[in-house]
Amino acid sequence: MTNTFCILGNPNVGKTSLFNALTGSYEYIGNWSGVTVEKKVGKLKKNYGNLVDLPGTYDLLPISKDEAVVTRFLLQEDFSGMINIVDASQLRRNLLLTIQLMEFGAPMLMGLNMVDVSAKRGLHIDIKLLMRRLRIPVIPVIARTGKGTHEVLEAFNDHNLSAARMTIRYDEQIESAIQQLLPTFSDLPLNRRHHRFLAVQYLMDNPAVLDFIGPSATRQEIKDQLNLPVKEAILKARQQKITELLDGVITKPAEQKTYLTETIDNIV
Ligand code: GDP
Ligand code: K
Ligand code: MG
Repeated sequence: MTNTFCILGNPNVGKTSLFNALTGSYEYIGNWSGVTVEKKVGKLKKNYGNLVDLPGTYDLLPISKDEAVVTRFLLQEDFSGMINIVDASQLRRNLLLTIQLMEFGAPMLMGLNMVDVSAKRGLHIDIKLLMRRLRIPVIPVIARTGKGTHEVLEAFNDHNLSAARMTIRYDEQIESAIQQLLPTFSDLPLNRRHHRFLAVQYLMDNPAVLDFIGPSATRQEIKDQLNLPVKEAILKARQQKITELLDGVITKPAEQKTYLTETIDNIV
């Protein structure tokens, strides 16, 4: 069987650049079903398998049909692992998607892209600390020039790439709802290790998850019993997690220098 990997990340973080650097030729080019986004599957160099380029999104909760492709892919396609490509100069914003992907619980590595940009801005990123916190491989990359792509390719070929483990503790009421929801997923064609992800995304009203699991009066009742703003509470817990994960990871240049850099960025 051919190993299939996928590239996920926010828009404009270098997914396509990395895809091009990692693949030699196309296996397939077409459209994702139901949307006009191009579906590209490339052959990884060294015959390491196939690579799927997915539409960029800031959140798994889709704001367009195009973005729903990402959750549908996670739930319905057979894949060996994923690379989450993030913009090193926008780490905090990028991690909102990262932690949701980690909650899914598939083999995963992070491509820390645009390290040339973050270096130019004087940001120092403690990659070892970030890796210890995330417990997945974090590989610095400059997708535009191909730097780090060899390491990514070899990481795909590492058969010990293990599933991401990330449990965010939500509000007590939400945790209790999750526990009640889990048994309602037992008949679905999806490994049990992804069921907590389903419960959280169901509580967020992710339409791709609703389509996948189908309607259920029991689940609706569990959701209706919650008397707190669910989405806000989940988002707050995620933001707190991101703050914990990044604590001490990024060192910014002195305030004045930051100010000057930002001013220059705004001018050019
Ligand atoms: P996608 O939207 O995630 O597929 O991102 P693209 O691969 O289309 O890249 C978006 C833009 O960022 C393009 O102009 C790329 O040339 C540029 N880019 C990609 N990777 C890097 C990088 O590592 N460093 C820099 N400076 N630019 C990059
Ligand atoms: K783009
Ligand atoms: Mg792209």
